[in-house]
Amino acid sequence: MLDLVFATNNAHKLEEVQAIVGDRFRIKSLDDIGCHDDIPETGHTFRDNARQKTDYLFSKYNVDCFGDDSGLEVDALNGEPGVYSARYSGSRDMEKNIDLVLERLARKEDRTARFKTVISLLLNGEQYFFEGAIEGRIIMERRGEQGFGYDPIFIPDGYDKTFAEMSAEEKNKISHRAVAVQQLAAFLKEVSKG
Ligand code: ITT
Repeated sequence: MLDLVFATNNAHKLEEVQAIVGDRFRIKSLDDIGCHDDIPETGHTFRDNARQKTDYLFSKYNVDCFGDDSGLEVDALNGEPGVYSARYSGSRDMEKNIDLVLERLARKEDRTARFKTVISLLLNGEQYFFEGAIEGRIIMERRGEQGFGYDPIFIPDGYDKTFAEMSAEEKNKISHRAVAVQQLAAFLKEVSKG
């Protein structure tokens, strides 16, 4: 079975992706390869940042790997927090990050938003990208305890529950990450046939 290192320090992402791919390929964590670095993320797009994560691992460890960069884009905030989602308030404190989004949206009518993710895959030194997005809206206050990040304030279109009110299984069927990871898995299946 194919081994791929997932270039993430976010344990929630690792759990989600492992649940989505099942046993179709084996995911190794950064810990598994002894990488404890703070991988640089200095790009201005999800794609640049995703690529930076895998370039870093490939140049230092020479491993097949993938990484995602993702975030929340809020229309009334001109696409913010976007690539700054993890540190929107200036720190990784998600309470503060969510508060800031709610505060900046307080007097706005339009609450439409989407989660986006771009996965970069480096396989045998070749670069591939996979993308996923899910449209929805930001509610007035937090609801739910599941998931991570901005999940408690995001309701996907066609639902009346936030991502944080969904089971992992439910979120993993429809999320931005699920869409991108399904494409990654389908691609790897094709590649492993040849
Ligand atoms: P790595 O870079 O180590 O993978 P990270 O948490 O820094 O982990 P990102 O740079 O991709 O990840 O930042 C994405 C941020 O966007 C993340 O910290 C969350 O706050 C938010 N986010 C991403 N996916 C999300 C999801 O499925 N649900 C809720 N929030 C999400």
